[in-house]
Amino acid sequence: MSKILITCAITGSIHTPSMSPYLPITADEIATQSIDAAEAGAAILHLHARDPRTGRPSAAVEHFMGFLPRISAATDAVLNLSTGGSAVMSLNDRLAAPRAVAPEMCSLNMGTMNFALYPAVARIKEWKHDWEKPFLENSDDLVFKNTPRDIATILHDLGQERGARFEFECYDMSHLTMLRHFADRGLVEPPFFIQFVFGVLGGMGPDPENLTHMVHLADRLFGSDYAFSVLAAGRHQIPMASMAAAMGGHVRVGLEDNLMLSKGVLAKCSADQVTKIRRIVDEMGRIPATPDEARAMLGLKGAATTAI
Ligand code: KMH
Ligand code: ZN
Repeated sequence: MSKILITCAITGSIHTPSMSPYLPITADEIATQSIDAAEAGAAILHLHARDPRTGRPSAAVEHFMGFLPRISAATDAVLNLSTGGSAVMSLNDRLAAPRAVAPEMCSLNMGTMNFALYPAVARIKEWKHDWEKPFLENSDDLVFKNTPRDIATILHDLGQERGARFEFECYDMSHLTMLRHFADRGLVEPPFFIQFVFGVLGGMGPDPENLTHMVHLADRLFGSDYAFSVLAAGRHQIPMASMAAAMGGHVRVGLEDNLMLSKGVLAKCSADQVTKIRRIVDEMGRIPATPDEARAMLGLKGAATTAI
């Protein structure tokens, strides 16, 4: 089996500050948690920004530039910028930082879907900020828009024009068909790095059968032209990542996807989840890839050509 790629997603746009005091919000917090995650063994850092005053997901270039140079000065980890941003943002807002920064890697969500966060409302006793409750509640009528035109725009602006490669986030079978479609149109070349996403309300559930099915389908569609990684939301994070590792796949952890370290214990930082999955994959004989090995495996352009 090839070396294992550990991606760590540091803060995301799903969790809100009232859910955990450890969710990184400020540039300092995002930079520190990113550097610690890289030191713990993450070769790829998946990054979103937040407004430091409110903790709200932000698309502002200045918020990204508050932490990107600090992370790149301290570690050679691959910096992967989200193009999903938050489902409440317009596509142009979501792309502001990736367009400005021309990163080596970007996320790319492969279909339009529901992205429902409202069940979390009942679990929060005390709210830190006014925006959080309506933000979560209104997700019962929220469309995470990733139309073929949106996907083509991202492939063109970030991939063809700026040389980024992608973490193709696939929440359902249909998203693999969509990736095949864009490969057939010649908008993207292999090897494809496919992130199977489990446990988002609106996407596929966190069942082992779903993972094996996605792998069979991807084998049929892409043959040996792809590698897969797994992220699963909440308590399914480590079990599903472990299953991916056992199948020869790659893993993603981090507070974007799960705030806990174990049952009833909040993770104090993403690095603790990296250390945990590292321990598990180590027992399987899987060796974590270094950032430069990740670059070679994924065909990345290198950190020197970004505007960070
Ligand atoms: N939070 C993940 C379920 C993106 O940044 O493009 C989805 C995600 C989307 O990572
Ligand atoms: Zn993300």
